[in-house]
Amino acid sequence: MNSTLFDAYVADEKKIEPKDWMPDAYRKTLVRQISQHAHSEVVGMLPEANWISRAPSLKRKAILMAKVQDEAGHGLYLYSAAETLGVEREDLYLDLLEGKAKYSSIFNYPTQSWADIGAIGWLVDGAAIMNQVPLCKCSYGPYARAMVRVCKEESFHQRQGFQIMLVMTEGSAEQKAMAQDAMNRWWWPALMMFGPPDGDSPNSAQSMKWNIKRFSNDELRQKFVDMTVPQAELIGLTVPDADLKWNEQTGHYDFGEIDWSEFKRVIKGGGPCNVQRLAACNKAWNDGTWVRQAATAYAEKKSSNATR
Ligand code: BYC
Repeated sequence: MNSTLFDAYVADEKKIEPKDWMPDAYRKTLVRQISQHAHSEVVGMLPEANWISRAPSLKRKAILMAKVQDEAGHGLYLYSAAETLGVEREDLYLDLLEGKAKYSSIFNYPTQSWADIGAIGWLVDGAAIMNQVPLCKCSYGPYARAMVRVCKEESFHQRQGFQIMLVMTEGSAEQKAMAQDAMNRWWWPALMMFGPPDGDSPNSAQSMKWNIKRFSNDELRQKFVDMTVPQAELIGLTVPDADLKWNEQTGHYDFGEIDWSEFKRVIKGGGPCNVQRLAACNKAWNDGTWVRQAATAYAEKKSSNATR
């Protein structure tokens, strides 16, 4: 295979598998995207885990624990998918711990109230699904297959978040105000999850040509707005955007300008919780050293017993 044949092969909707020939740049962009995605799943556990001990009922606690555990599982499928490209999970993870690797901007915001757990499930997982369903058709087989299961689980997460918001908006005036406050704080960061506008997205054109990305950042952002605004109306929440309006001609919602300076600041490490998130990941890694050592020693013992 060469680059021309490869391009024709992926354009024909065929899947690339780990042992197939692939251009170095294709491998590199996949390692970049899949590892950033894995890191996002792992760091994404932190804002929600903050509320496990304070969930308002045993049922909510059990649901939240299951959701957070799902995110850990997504991280594992994704690190495994990245490893099929010839990289080591530990190297990828050390890049995260050292602050060299990116993860989704959204997880650098704090979870201030229980309603934030609803807003994360509804808006953040909702945005994640919008972005990830097309990835089930990505040209790289292991990533596409990992995404199928991830999306099934994300869809449960989205519904549980919406249900939290629904219950709160039907509750006391104070509970409704909490839901609105969470909506106000999470709406714009959720729109930023889709990445920079198409004109400022250096990776999009090539990734779309290779069928890694199937829709552009702006297309997915628009789909998310169109899907979510009617849901907000249904539960009586106001989208915090004075410029939001239905456009009869385009058949889409027009929406206001995103503060891209905030996005840039957050991905450069200057968001409200960046320092805290990396500190938590480093602490977990250091506290878990003995577990990794014990697991390695056990695996070595088992394999030496097997060869005797
Ligand atoms: N945050 O050229 P672009 C989840 C970076 S969901 C931070 O458009 P690309 C979860 C981008 O990496 C969240 N960085 O890039 C949900 C690039 O930097 P580098 C994770 C961002 O890759 C609920 C630069 O900006 N989802 O995990 O073509 C609970 C230029 O951007 C962001 C995924 O990762 C951002 N929001 O498109 C728990 C989905 N946006 O690498 C967990 C898979 C952009 O050149 N990833 N950047 O230094 C993708 O679909 C794509 O990578 C993106 C960006 C659409 C995110």
